[in-house]
Amino acid sequence: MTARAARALLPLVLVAGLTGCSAEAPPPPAGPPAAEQRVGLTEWEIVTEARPLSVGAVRLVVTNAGAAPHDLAVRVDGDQRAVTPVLDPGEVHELGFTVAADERVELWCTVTGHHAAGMHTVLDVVTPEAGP
Ligand SMILES: [Cu+2]
Repeated sequence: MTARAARALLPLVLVAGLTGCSAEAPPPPAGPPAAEQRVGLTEWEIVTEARPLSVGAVRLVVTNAGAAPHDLAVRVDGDQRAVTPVLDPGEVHELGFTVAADERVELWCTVTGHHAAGMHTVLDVVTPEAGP
């Protein structure tokens, strides 16, 4: 390849590089830990806020945003800690429970077949940094 040909190709390489970068998905927003979070139930996904739970007493405001009946069960390190009744579309139910630092909170829908269809997710728990 001649030097002239290399110079001619350079802009294409740069454009390709930039396109590659912008095509990558940005990292999810990592907000501060929260004691209260909204959780949405849809077909077939459990939608949570993109931030961890804070340590201690927490509250989940669960909304069935789908078209089918759903519920939400909470399991922490293997122990079921809370569960909503089966909610009709549009129904809201609040769950309260406590979590410790670094616990792994699993959320899933117990309606038959819904876990397998994708209705499960995990929330992390962090210890809030000490204030000044
Ligand atoms: Cu469900």
